[in-house]
Order: sequence, then structure tokens, then C-alpha cells
Amino acid sequence: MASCGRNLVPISDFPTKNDRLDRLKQLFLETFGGYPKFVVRVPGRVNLIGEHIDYCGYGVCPMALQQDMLLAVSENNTRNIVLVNANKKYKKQVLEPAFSGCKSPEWEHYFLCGVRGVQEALPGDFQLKGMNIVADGNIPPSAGLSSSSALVSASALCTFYINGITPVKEDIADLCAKAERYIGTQGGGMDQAIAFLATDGCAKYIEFNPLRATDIKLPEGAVFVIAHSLAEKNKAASNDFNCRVVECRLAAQLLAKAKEVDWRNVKKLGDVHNMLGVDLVEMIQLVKSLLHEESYKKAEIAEILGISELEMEENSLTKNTEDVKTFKLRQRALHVFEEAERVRQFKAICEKTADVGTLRELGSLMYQSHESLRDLYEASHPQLDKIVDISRKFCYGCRLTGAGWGGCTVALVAPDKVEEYLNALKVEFYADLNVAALI
Ligand code: ADP
Ligand code: NG1
Ligand code: MG
Repeated sequence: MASCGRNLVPISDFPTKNDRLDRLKQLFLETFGGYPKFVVRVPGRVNLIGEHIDYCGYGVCPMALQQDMLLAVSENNTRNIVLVNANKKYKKQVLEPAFSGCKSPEWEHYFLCGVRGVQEALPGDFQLKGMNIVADGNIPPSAGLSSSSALVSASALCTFYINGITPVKEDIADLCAKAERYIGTQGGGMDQAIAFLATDGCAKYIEFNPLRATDIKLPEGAVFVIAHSLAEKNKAASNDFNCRVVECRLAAQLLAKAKEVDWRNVKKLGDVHNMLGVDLVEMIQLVKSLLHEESYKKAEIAEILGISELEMEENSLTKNTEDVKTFKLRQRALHVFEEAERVRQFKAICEKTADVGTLRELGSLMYQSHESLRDLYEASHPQLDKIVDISRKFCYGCRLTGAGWGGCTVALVAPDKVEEYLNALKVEFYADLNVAALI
């Protein structure tokens, strides 16, 4: 469970941060025969609202979690990286720092993404030092709480430090957003931004290009409960994520073409929006009038844009979406513009003086967000939908958080309803699955 503000509730059977640090240092000593030079810590995050819109250029509302990735680090006198994990499911690796992508994503590849990001930011002849590392992460993996970006970001941070460089937070966040794309997914930068720009006691409104983070002060009595659907989704292991990125890009290009602005300069829905200079409500109307309901075939899109399918692949698709035959453009674009509008409203509600209706209004936006992710964006999972259904009796709002297709929900709950809600989840959800796992 995570509540907003300073009173984050510790997970009862979880070791305190100091116990973990001690164990980490001990493991480092046993593995490498000495203590680490330093430990870096990067948190996971929960996104309150604004899902699948960061890569379209729109602002999002995440906050950092207690759960984190710790890396204990010292330099070694080789050029290699020796990577050990406290969790034995992640095997020891001895790596050269170069990384040019991977077929199937393994944990060390996320680490190498961070190293590559740093290498690219430094002069070409800069020789990175070799490192000994012990990693210990407690963010549930593949659950939409950003375990991947915590690892990439921690890797970049320790690579900078060991080489004597202290990066500016905004710069390293930007660098890590780009670097994580080497894993194969074209994410938008929310996770790496909150990893570095989070502050204690508030959620953030994160905007992109240029990267900015402003405090979102949530109304009193806002408790957020995160529940794991126990369906995992490894984003880089399938093309689902990139399919959505590409569908949004193609929708943006068709809208630009229809409105006779330069579609070749359009990569994101936010680009065409900026070019047209209208508000989100008008963009929603444009989608409804210009994009059809049925899936678009590749040939149809190429014909509308006046290019060959090959050119379309080069210009708009990713390696792992080249073979996709049909694209849902209207549904994806509608989700993005409507979700961006929901974020605008969420932020505006938080900025006005809170009254009894405030939490209900915020919660209603969260339910709408989930329905849109389920129906228009097709990024939900039956187990996520089931949690959201159970939540309706107890919570102001509930939605999937992170990329989806599994992972976690985040619910907004009144403090005096939390216990009842947790019990309902145990009985109506986890008992059914024969487990009792609440985070
Ligand atoms: P998430 O929603 O958590 O970001 P992703 O599918 O993007 O999920 O990334 C999950 C991957 O991140 C895992 O498959 C693993 O390779 C890596 N990862 C997550 N946690 C750890 C950890 N504690 N140690 C090593 N690698 C981790
Ligand atoms: P998760 O589920 O944490 O891997 C992904 C993207 C975000 C954002 C969300 C959906 C990466 C590293 N993260 O998060 O940028 O697009 O999905 O809102 O690609
Ligand atoms: Mg991830």
C-alpha cells in the first residue's frame, strides 16, 4: 500500500531500508572481498493518471514509491562490469560495457542500456571504468511500477558517479528515457523522470520537451492503494507496447495529412496537436470526424499518405511492428486525447480548494481512465478488470497503472474504507487465485 504524503505506510513483513542496506553491503563483501564505494537508490513509481500518453507528448501524474532498486558499487581494475543480484533468479554476469540491443531482454540488458546512455553523453574516447555491482530491487517486476526504469536509471547514475561525474537531474532523466529505448520499447520518459525528480510528500505533474516536474498537492484524505493483479507483463518481450506507439504515430500522421499540415514532421499525436494549435476537445472532435472505426490496413494508410508500404515501415514503424497488418487508429487516438484531457482536469481539481466532492471527482476520472484503457486502448487484463470491479464498492476511483496488460491497479480510497477494501480484495480476488499477496 502507498499513501500519498510523508506517511507512507511500511509494508509490514518487509525489512526496513537499513536492514536491506546492511544485507546488501554484506553480500557485496562476500562477493567481492571488500565494501562498496557507494550505493545508489532509485524508486519505482505509481502513475495516478495519464496512461500511454507520455510518448505522445502529454503530461502525466506519477509519484515515487518506497520500493526501489539499490545498487552497491565499487570500481574494479578491468574495463568490465561484474553484475550480481541479491535475487538468485537473476544470474551473475560479467559484461563488456558495449551494448547494441538484444533479441530477448534479460536483466543485464537493462543495466547495459544505462551504461550506453552515459557512454553516448561523454566524449567518444572516454574510457568508462570497470565496476563491481550487487543489485537488490524490491519493485515487483513486470507489474507497471517501473522496475525496469529503476534499474536503467540506477545503472546510469552509478556509471556517472564511478567516473567522477555528478549529472543534473533533468539531464540524466532525459538520457535514461532515451537509453531505455535500446531495450526495444519506445517509452515516453515518465518513469525515468519521476525516478530522478520525485520529492517527498507529493505526486508530480511531469511535462516533456523540455522536461519539467511540478508538485501536485493531493487533497487531504487521499489514500492510494496499489494491488497486484498477479498477471505479469514483460513489456520488452512482445510488440504490444510498440504497436500502441506506432498506432498513435500513424493516427497523428493521418490527421496531419487530412488537415494539410506537414505529416512527415509528425511523430506523435502531440506534434499534430501543436501544429493545429487547437484545444484537446477539438482534437477529439477531429479524431471522430476524420478517422474510421474499422482497423486500417497497411496498404490503406500508405495510400492515404501517398507513400509505399516500405517507406511507411521506414518512416513510422519499429523493427518489431513491421509485420503488423492492421492498426486501430481512431480508438488509440481517442484514448490519448481524452486521457490528456482527464489529466488536465485531474490537475485542475487538485489545484482548487478541496471540498467533499473533490475526491469523488478525482476518482471518477480514474475510473474513466481505466475504461478507456480497457476498451479503446485494449491494454487491460481480466484480472485488472476484476480488481477495478471490486473497487467500485469501496473506492472513489481505481484504474490500471503503468503500461498494463497485467500488473497493478491504483485505487483512491477514503482512509476509513481502506481496511474494508483490503479485506474485499483478499476474499473476492486473492482467495480466488489461492494467494494472499497485497502490496
Ligand atoms: P515494469 O513494469 O516493472 O517496468 P518491465 O517489463 O518494463 O516491467 O521490466 C521488467 C524487467 O526489468 C524484468 O524482466 C527484469 O529484466 C528487470 N528487472 C526488474 N526488477 C529487477 C530486479 N530486482 N533485478 C534485476 N532485474 C530486474
Ligand atoms: P511500465 O509499465 O512501467 O514499463 C511504460 C512506459 C512509460 C509509459 C507507461 C504507460 C517505459 C520505460 N515505460 O511503463 O513511459 O508509457 O508504460 O503510461 O517504456
Ligand atoms: Mg518498464
